[in-house]
Amino acid sequence: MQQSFDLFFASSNRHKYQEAKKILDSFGIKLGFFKFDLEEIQSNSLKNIASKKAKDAFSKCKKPVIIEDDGLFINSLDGFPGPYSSYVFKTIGNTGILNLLKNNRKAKFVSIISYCDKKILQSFDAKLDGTISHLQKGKGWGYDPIFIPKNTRKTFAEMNNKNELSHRYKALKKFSNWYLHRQEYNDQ
Ligand code: ITT
Repeated sequence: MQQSFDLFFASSNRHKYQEAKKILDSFGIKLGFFKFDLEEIQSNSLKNIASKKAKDAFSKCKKPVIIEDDGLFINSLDGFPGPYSSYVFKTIGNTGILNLLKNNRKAKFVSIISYCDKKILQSFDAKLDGTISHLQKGKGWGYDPIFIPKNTRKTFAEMNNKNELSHRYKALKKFSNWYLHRQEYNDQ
């Protein structure tokens, strides 16, 4: 039986989709997966990258779509890897990041969710402060084994409630609030 979806999540990264699907399910929105290698422009602004990705995704998917652009910003590295997080993970990885850090381990995860359909392009952002651990802990994808959210002691990879507090959760909550009430917003 074919499932019907409210909108699609365009990404090359299945982990991001799986988390987004769970989160949006909890807000009553059914999210399909449009697996796609989105072209990423070189820019210091996650928002510019996200808007471009969303337009690109809609032109391919032809259905209401969201994309997500994330970045891990490390204070002592002046915000590196930031917009280059995907490339840096694939190259130096978590071991490389840990080798670069000394005492100041403050960092933040940023998520931008961009929605695009025939008429609308709208973005929602959120951040989550935290620190980078001294060692990799737990089994998780991406930077999960090294990111410890503020006011917790565990890395994302060690938690069982990541989807209730992550940067992704916060941005998708803002998005859902708008998406579920967009007719009212449009009428204002
Ligand atoms: P897209 O096809 O959707 O662009 P991507 O993997 O390239 O997938 P991003 O550029 O948005 O995604 O994300 C940059 C990287 O940040 C990503 O590849 C992961 O390594 C990492 N990342 C993002 N969110 C994460 C999370 O919740 N936990 C761990 N790592 C995360």
